[in-house]
Amino acid sequence: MSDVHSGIKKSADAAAGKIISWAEIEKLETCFDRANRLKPCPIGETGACCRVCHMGPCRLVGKNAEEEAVGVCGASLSTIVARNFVRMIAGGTSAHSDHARDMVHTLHAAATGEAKDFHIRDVKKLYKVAGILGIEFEGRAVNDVGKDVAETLLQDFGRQGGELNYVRRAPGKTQERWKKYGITPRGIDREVVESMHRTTMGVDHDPDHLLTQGLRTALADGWGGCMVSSDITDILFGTPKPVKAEASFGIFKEDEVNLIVHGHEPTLAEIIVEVVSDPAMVEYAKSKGAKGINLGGMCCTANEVLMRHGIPTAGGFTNQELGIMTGLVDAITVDVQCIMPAIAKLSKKFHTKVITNSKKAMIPGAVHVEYDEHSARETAETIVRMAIDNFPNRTTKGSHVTDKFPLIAGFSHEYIEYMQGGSWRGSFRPLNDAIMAGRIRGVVGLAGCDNPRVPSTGLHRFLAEELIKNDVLIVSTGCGSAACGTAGYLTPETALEMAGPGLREVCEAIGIPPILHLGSCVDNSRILTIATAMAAEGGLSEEIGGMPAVGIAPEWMSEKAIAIGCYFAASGVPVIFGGHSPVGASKEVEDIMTKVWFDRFMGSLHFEPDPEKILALALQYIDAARDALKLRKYEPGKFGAERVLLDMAARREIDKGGARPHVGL
Ligand code: SF4
Ligand code: MSK
Repeated sequence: MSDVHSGIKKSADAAAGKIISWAEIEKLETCFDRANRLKPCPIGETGACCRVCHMGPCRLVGKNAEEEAVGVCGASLSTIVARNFVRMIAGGTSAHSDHARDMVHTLHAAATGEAKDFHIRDVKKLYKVAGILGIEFEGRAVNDVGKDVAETLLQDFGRQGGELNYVRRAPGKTQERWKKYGITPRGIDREVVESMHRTTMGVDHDPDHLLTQGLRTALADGWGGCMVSSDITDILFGTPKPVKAEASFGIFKEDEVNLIVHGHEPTLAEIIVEVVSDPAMVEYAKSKGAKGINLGGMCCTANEVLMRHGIPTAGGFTNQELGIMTGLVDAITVDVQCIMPAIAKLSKKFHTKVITNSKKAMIPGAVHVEYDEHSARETAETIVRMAIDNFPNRTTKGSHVTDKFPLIAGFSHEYIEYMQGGSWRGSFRPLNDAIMAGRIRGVVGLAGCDNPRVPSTGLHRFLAEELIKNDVLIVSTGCGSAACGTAGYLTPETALEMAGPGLREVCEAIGIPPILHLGSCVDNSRILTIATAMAAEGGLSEEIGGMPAVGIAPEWMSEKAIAIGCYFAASGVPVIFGGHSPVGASKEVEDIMTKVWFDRFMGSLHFEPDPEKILALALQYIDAARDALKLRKYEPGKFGAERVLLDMAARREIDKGGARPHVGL
């Protein structure tokens, strides 16, 4: 039975809850209903079902669930569990990296003038990347450098031996561990293909050996696909810096054309940002009775345009159907990844047009307007016009909610460095010092999807609140950021209200929120380079492993999250995922991921459904790392000596060439 309050139990977000309740009354189905109806298969859920050949599927259940149980071919439970897990890593790595490949092609086409709508906007970032790749840039034409950067990075996809270019960005000690245990990634495609080969019928049967290849593939994702994607997006569209925006369903406007960009790829969305402010297009919207064109986003395409232009977000993964149910969305254009096919069918009950735009992704029931980087503006204009043309078809049907929250996003590695010392003296010293003094207890990367199998966004909210209360600085990405944004947690005021005393002081001094929105899912790579910079700064660990830092994805659902979790574990970060374990059927595999990986890489991967236990484990890891580094014991409200953090006024002085304030105590 539905009631007006039942939506609140399905999502922790009050605005989402209102729409879910309305949908129940209107008998409109959502992912929350389907999650309720389709209980997870208990065999597949724990990784105990093998379907890699047609002698199976072999389900090791019941009396088969003993450790000695085997499939028809003789594969053990641990082999099957490890194989399934490695295939998830390969799937996730493919998604991020295929996106990265397209970004490289776009940079190349922009640099050669073939894609006339794209240009290199951030020359400083281009030069930074060229420097890392050993490409000469001084005195050369910008586009020539861009072309060389694209061609060099493209080699990383098909590289057959050696190592990925960006491996050299990791701290030396981290690289040594990778070499010692044979997980330095060679080529991105090679690692994915080898993982698929080794997990097919009758190849690799040793769980540890399989999982080692899984880590190598995950590193190809983190230090390959994700990092390449973030860098090229910055080069083409600008490295993010703090920007104000808004989040939740209240971003939709009753009197304007509402167009949503959804998925993961920033390229077409960037051009749509330009097109919606084109005066001729605005006039066209007015001719159809609208006051203007309102662009919003969802999931990670939203994060990309939010980080660089302050385009508002309607939220994360579980909000996509609910957005359509407001009745205010005239068109939603989707590229790749995390798009529920259900939105096409649902849109028929409203006036919303669902427009697929990727060559790689079509949805039955949606309109397809194919994007090509060589004619991007044309595609963008067609889509914007379709949204405008659909505005007069809007009816009053829908659950109009007005809730929205202000937020600040746009925290790139480069900006975080800048905010700690200005253009000339940017560093990670103040952050390291604040951690050493115990003002900041540690850092948590709070990331990953939101999920209809828990009160959606609720685990993110709980952990965000508790961690900052415990003086833990949060860096967030993907739908984790959307969950915090739609809760109103991404403003500096949050620090005043909710953060512990040490973290609050740091946030007030620098003028930042206690939760830093770093961008989309691929931007998790920014956390890797930040951790590397903190290691290089000194005073904490000399490698990524051993830092008082933890990764948490409490509501994950995507294979991409698994690839991300594994590249953090292999890089030296303990990682805790929520939900039931996809390797829960094998204690041997669980032990490899929590104990063996920790011994080898100082990182691990846990699965823990209880959010209280996730919190306790994260703090335990942080405090253990502080102890091992012989840092001051964390005590709320009691800090050791540390350098003075620079406020905005002091930073401006430095940028003007003034003296650096005294930073030692
Ligand atoms: Fe069964 Fe072995 Fe085939 Fe898997 S590979 S389905 S365990 S026979
Ligand atoms: S969109 S991968 S639901 S975070 Fe990057 Fe969100 Fe998870 Fe997709």
